[in-house]
Amino acid sequence: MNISIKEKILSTLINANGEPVSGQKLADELQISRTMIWKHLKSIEEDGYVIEAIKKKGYILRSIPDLVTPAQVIPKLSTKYLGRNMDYYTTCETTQVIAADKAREDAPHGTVIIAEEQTAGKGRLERSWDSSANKGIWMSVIIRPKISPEFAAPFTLVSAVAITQAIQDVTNLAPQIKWPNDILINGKKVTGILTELQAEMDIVHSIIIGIGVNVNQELSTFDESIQSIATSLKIETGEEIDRSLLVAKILYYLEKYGDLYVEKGFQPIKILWESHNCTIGKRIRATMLRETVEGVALGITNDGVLELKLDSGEIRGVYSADIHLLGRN
Ligand code: BT5
Repeated sequence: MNISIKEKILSTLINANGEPVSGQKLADELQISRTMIWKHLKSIEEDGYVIEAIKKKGYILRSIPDLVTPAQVIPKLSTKYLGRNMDYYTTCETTQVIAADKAREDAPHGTVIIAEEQTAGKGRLERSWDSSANKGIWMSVIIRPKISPEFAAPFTLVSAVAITQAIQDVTNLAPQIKWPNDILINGKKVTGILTELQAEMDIVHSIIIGIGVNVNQELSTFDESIQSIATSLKIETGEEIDRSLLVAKILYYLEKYGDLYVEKGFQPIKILWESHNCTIGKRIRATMLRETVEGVALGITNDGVLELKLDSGEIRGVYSADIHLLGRN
């Protein structure tokens, strides 16, 4: 597990639930001096935590800033492996490229790269992803399932189901999945997923699932260009949402459904996906790399491919596209 001494001190303070933690006990447990403990506590305070020192008793954590540090996320995790190795950045260009590098360097199955802010967040096809500081969940998850590359693409749909369920648990909202990688609330995008693959012809080395969730933004936080199409959980609920809890829930469902998919195939996920989707039965326009087609979305296959009935009556399998919902059929 990749936890620094500072994070261990912080976890101890958080887990003490408002009870004082003795400085001497911390020093003994971590086998460092009282002075070093004090220096780490100062550094924790600089991150926005409020710590009160009580004579002869110890340190009490009085308030916690809303951050997605390992110290805040890991105590809330109920996973076996997802997020147990976590790399945290206050700011970075994109977690996706860091994750790709770490995946090539043998980062363990389940490693999570998470940042408070991305300065060059990526969407699909080199589009940009608006990732303002301390307001969203910007993370890339490295998994190494033992599958061949043709089974990798449905992980986008597996992730969409996991995130939808996690948002539902934490907020009581009922988000809808727009095939393949968008999650919408009241027709506006709250989440985007970017799935990338490192593989040889026969075997997957790693799948990197990039997850962007708009959590505590106001409308004005978004770049003007996306204000009419984007939303956040705070805009939809009127309440600040605990981001670290939502991270932990997403990782819980992603591990559960990812394992289910690898063991049992797409069928059980498909049922869950269908119950949350807002694409099937709608008339849609699908923009692919080489052509744009319109038709009625009939359903998804057992491989996660979207089946579209064109006006000519032809049924077309769509593997990857941007979907515009036209709303009638
Ligand atoms: C996506 O692409 O939806 C994938 C987004 C993945 C973001 C995560 S964050 C963690 C990880 N690190 C990264 O750098 N990326 C991943 P796409 O389907 O191509 O949608 C991109 C389009 O969504 C843009 O062209 C905008 O129109 C819109 N958009 C950009 N930022 C948005 C936001 N924060 N909320 C809603 N819509 C946004």
